[in-house]
Amino acid sequence: MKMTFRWYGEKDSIPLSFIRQIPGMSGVVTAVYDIPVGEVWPMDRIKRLKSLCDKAGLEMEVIESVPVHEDIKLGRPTRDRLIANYAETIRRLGKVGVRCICYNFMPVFDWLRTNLHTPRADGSNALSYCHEELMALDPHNLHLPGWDESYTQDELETLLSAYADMTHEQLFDNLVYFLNGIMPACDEAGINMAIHPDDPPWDMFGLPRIITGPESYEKLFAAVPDLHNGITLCTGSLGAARENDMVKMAGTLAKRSYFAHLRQIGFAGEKDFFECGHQTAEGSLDMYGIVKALVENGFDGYVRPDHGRNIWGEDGKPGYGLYDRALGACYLTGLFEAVEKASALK
Ligand code: DNO
Repeated sequence: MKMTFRWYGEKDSIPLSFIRQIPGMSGVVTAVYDIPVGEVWPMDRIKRLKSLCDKAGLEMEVIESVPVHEDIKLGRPTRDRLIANYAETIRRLGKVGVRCICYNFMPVFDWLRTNLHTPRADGSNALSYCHEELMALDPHNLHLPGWDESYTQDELETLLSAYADMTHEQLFDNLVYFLNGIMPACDEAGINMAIHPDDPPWDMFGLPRIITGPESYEKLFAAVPDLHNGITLCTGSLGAARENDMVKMAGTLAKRSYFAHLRQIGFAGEKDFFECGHQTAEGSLDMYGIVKALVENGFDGYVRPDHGRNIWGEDGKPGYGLYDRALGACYLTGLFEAVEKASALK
């Protein structure tokens, strides 16, 4: 296991030198952020990031994310050129020692929350999701908290209508087409792809979502057995669906999980949840059980603490402040040490 920390590049308010001081931190998870989706990442930008990490004494073995262009998800004719570009970015990242790329295949939106500052009893605040509130939103006039409004309303309309008739099967076939297109570059570069689950793991605004539970992964590995086709086990995303038994899934998926986002959530209703401290007692997911299942089933990937609360007066990027994620990292490192040592004694 290697403990890592997400770093939003030079614009991040958290300097690499602070991240380096978190005990047990091996490296950062980062990306080149300002290149339009679909274009090849310039080598000089990749090298610049890498040298900043080197200077700070941190590894740069995980990229989150190389985003997938909507035309690929839609299966449009332009996808072959875009997939070739993606493959070239993979090859370039391999040259500087990147080993794992986290990406998602969610149409239009990435993660969704309805509140970014829900007050908690201890005086902190955190992200939360209320299904009824989300359902009440009009997708054609959206102002979602935390969603970087990278589309104009017109672009959003066009995209939403392009997806109007898309079935889950078609979207899945487009994912398989994409993966088959990039697997040769992954083999060449020695990079594992790690698909992030849909967050939350259910359809949104009539858009299909396909990485939501155990069956999604069975289908995915059956369709693309190449071992470079792996996953990001995001406990907070998958765990929001009550039918997903996270301890069981951690065990079954351990070997194919090249990256794990170990995030805690607490259920607040059938499809409502709040984010909280990483510790088991803080929420609804058995973090100890998850780590134990991972270790005992051969997990050998990267881990990062995920969304933290705002604590100690910090007002960080939603989910990505320093303090609570640093606490989460230390807690998780402790769990891994204990479980790994106990399991070595068996
Ligand atoms: C949210 C993150 C996601 C994740 C992407 C991966 O905090 O976990 O935005 O980075 O879905 O492509």
